[in-house]
Amino acid sequence: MAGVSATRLTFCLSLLVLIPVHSSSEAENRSDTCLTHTILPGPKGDAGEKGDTGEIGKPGKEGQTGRKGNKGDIGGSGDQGLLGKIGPIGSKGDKGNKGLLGLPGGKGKAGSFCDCGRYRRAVGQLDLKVSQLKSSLKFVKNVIAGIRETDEKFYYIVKEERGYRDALTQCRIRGGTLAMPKDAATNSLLAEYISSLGLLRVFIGINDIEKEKQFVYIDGSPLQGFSSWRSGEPNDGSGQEDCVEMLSSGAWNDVECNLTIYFVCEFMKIPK
Ligand SMILES: [Ca+2]
Ligand SMILES: [Ca+2]
Repeated sequence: MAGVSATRLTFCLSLLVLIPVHSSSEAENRSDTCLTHTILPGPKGDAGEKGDTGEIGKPGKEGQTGRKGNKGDIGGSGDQGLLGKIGPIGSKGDKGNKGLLGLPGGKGKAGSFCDCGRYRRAVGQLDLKVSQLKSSLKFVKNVIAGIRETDEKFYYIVKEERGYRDALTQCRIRGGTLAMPKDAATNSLLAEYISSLGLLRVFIGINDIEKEKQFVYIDGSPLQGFSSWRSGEPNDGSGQEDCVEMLSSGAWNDVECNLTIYFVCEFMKIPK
């Protein structure tokens, strides 16, 4: 021991006990019972026997994160999952084919007395009549009544012999006026209308009553780049021909206004 290399030891005779003395004053105080000698350390002894295996050391510090390992093998199949939620209602399916004809029903019981068959027949006949009326409406309109129409107007020949002014009044009573053909298509329509009824002439809404040789429509508008005068007309033949008729050919002719003949009215269609 390095700390004992020059140690003073005090031998206490009475007790024969080695007591270490830490200072000289303390050693002198004990000189009555103990002897003090200075001793030197002996030579180094032989190596001792090998000690027992030590206790397990403390765990070392945590090392650095290792490198990422290789991808592992595919795992085994998992257990079957739980039943999923019910999905939304699907769209309606297509109509199926018609089924087979069913078996005939049993014979019914005898009915009470009722002349129902007669009414059923009457209803059936009425349905038929309605259908016939509908189908014949167009016929009535176009053939019997003789109405003609364009996109904007209806035309109707009134089979009443009237003078020009009276004819105009009759058209106005019906909600229209004397017809005013202002283009070739309308003129042709009226010509066909006249001839289809087997007529020769009708009054139309043109005159030069206000000013001789200056023909205007009944609404006061002048002829607008279209006319259909027969050759040699208007001639004011009698000196009093101030009104106009249309012949079945579609040609116009000025005639006396007091002539009484059929006439053609026009009616505006109600805007859709
Ligand atoms: Ca005239
Ligand atoms: Ca004439």
